[in-house]
Amino acid sequence: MDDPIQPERFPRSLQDLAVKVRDDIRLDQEDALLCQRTPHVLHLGRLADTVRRNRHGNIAYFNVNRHINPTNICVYTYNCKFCSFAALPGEDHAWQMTHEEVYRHAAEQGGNEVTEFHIVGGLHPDLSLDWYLEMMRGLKERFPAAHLKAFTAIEIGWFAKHEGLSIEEVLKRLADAGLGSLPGGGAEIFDPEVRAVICDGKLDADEWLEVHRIAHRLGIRSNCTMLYGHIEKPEHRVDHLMKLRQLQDDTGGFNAFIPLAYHPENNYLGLEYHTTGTEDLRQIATARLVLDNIDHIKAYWIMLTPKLAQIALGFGADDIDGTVVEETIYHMAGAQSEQHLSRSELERIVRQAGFVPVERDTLYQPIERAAVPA
Ligand code: V47
Repeated sequence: MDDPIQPERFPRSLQDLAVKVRDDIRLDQEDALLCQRTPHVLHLGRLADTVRRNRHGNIAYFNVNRHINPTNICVYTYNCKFCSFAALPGEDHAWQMTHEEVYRHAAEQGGNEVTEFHIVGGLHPDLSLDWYLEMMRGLKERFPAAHLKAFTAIEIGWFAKHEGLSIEEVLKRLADAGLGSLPGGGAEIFDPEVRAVICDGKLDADEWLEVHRIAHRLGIRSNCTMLYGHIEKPEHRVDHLMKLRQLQDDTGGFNAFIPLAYHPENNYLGLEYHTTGTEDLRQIATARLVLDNIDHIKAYWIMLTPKLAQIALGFGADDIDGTVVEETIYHMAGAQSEQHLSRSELERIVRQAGFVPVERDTLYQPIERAAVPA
C-alpha cells in the first residue's frame, strides 16, 4: 500500500475500524453504524481515501452525458412527498415531450459528442410502453454511439403494471429497443416505515431490488442510490447499504453507488433543512468503506455542488458524473448549482482537486478522443 494506515494515529473509537480497513476485512453492520455516527468524519474520510486510492489510484472519472426527462407527469405525485419534480396532468409545471422534442433535446448542446443519455421521468398515466420503445429506437437511430441509461426500477415496475407484463418482459423489450443500463433512482431508503412516510405505495425494497436482480440476470447493468437527509436514521442507512451489498454479492451487476442528499424545496414532505457538507462527505466515505463490492462511488456534482464534489474525491468518491446539460429533479427542489459543466470545466475541477481526470463511458471504459475543442 502506498499510504499505509496506522491505526494508532486514529481516534480511539475508530482504531478497530482502521485495523479492519488496513487488513481488508469486510465491515459489518456495527462498523457501518459507527461510520454513520462517528463525529470524526475527517478520519473516516482518510480511511475511505486509502481504499479509494488502492482501487483507482488518483484517477477520477467523469462522462459527457445529457439528461432528458420526457415527462414529469406522475401518478405518484402525492405519494412521493420528497419529490419536487412530479406534477399532475394540467398543473402549470407539468410537461410532456413529443418524440421530436425528445430528439431535439438530445441534439442540443452536445448531440453526437454525448456518450450517454440519462433518461428518467414521471409515471405517466397514459403513455404506453410502445411510446417509450419508439422513443428509444428513435434515439438510437439518430445517436447510434450513445448509451441509453434509462428508467428507474420504479418506472420499470410501472410499465409492467400498466401493460400487464412481467418485469423481465419489459426489460427485454426495452433492451431490444436500445436500453443500455438502468440508472439508480427510486431506491430512496428501503426501510418500510420510512418508505410509508416519504413514498407510500411505491415499489418496496424487495421489489426495487428484484427489478435490478432481473436486469443483472439479463446482462443489463445498473447503478444504485440512497436518498438521505430527511426523516431516516443512521440504522436505516446501514440497512439500505447492507441490502445493496447483498444484491451485489449475488449478481455483481451494479456499476456505481450514488448517495443522494435530500433537497427540501417545493415538495410535500414539509422539512426545512438541507444536509450539511460534513454529512454529505460522511455518506461518500461510508459508502466507499461499506460497499466493498461496488467499484465506483459517485459524487454527483449537481447535488453536492462542484466545490463539494471536489472534496468528495478525497473522501472515497472516484466519479463526479458528467456534463448533464439540463437538470430538473434537483433544481426544482432548490439546487443552486449550475445545470451544465463542459468537459474542460469538469477536467479542471478534477485536476484542481489533485486527481487525474479520465473521461469514461457509462460502463467505465476510458474514452480516447482526438483533441476536441472544449
Ligand atoms: O430517485 C427526488 C432523488 C433520484 C429529490 O444512476 C431527490 O447515474 C433529493 O437517481 N431531493 C433521481 N433527491 C436521481 C438519480 C440519479 C442521479 C444522478 C445519477 C444517477 C445515476 C441517478 O433523485 C430519485 C430520488 O431519490 N430525488 N427528489 C429531492 N427533493
